[in-house]
Amino acid sequence: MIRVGVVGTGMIGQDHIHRITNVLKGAQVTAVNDVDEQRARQACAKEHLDAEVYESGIDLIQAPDVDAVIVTSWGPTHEEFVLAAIEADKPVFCEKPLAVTAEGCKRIVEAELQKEKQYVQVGYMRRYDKGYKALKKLVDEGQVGEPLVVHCAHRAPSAPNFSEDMPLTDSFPHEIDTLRWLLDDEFVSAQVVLPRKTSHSSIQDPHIILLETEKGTRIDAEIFVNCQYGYDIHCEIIGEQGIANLPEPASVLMRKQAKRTNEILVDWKERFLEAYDKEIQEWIDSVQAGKVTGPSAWDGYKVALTVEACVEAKSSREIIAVHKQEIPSLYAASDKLLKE
Ligand code: NAD
Ligand code: ISE
Repeated sequence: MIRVGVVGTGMIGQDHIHRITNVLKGAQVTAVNDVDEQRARQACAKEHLDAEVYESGIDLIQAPDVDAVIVTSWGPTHEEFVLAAIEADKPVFCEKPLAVTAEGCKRIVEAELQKEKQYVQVGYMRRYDKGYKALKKLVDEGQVGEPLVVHCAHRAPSAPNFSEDMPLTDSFPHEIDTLRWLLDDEFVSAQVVLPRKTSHSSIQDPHIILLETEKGTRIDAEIFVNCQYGYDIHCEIIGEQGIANLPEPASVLMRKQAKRTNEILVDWKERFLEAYDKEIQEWIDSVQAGKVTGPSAWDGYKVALTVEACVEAKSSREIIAVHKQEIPSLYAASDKLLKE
């Protein structure tokens, strides 16, 4: 049994504690920490967990009876906790973002390179969604031919606590990671187009992001975090031979009062429920096997570089180059394995 310590027992920390305790196999949460100690205690009580509540995340990470760490605290704290886990030679699952700046992600990459070992998995759960996996399989098999254009939409009903750039820094990273993985390609430039603003928010919303890849594929992504009507994710790949769409979540088609209707989900937790379970189960299995898999620190770094290009593109209204970086051999090897 892997003894897991969780740093940050807010919304998604509690979700991961719940799935480890009640749904998944091979691990138990034995230690928790939150700056709000009361919240950490409540998170344990909710799951009837007899875990130790630590006063500091660093003490939890260094504790000899913690085998592996989950970081689900506030984004700006991730870098410190992930670096401490690497220093303590412990596998670490870090919710997105890996760090809030590309520089911070690079420091984590450098820490792994120094140890010549990967410790980090980043919480890009869409790679575990069965719809996205089916789409990737089809693209990898060449069934629609080479991808030429991709249309994406990421819509959420409301995001009352979002500050101005959070649609780019908090929501869009999921598309950035998924598209690199789906297309097996890297971004070279980003442009952000600002449409008319919704009256349902004080921030700019929606955004349209245009990305170009090394192979020349063009992507347009609409990020609309106050769309009102539901949580709705789309991805359509236009290839040389055909078009492939991300499947819609299963929902009953109802005919009633002269209308045909399908329910639309309203919550990301529900939309990606199975994907989160698979993601954390595979992390537990990889910890047991002694080899971390899944989205790596390198992937987290590449996402951060693209996010920074998007934020600059938004403020400058220019097309901004995404910094090109050679993949270090430590990551190239595991990247190849993941694709096989
Ligand atoms: P939240 O605000 O509900 O929880 C964050 C918790 O971290 C809070 O309880 C807070 O007290 C705690 N915290 C802050 N600083 C801390 C510190 N120094 N040490 C210990 N605890 C600290 O937020 P959330 O929605 O649970 O998000 C947490 C992270 O997960 C964010 O980075 C977010 O982007 C990510 N997230 C990912 C997904 C996904 O789909 N993969 C979904 C939601 C959130
Ligand atoms: C949130 O932080 C997430 O990570 C969700 O998965 C995402 O869909 C949502 O838009 C983000 O705000």
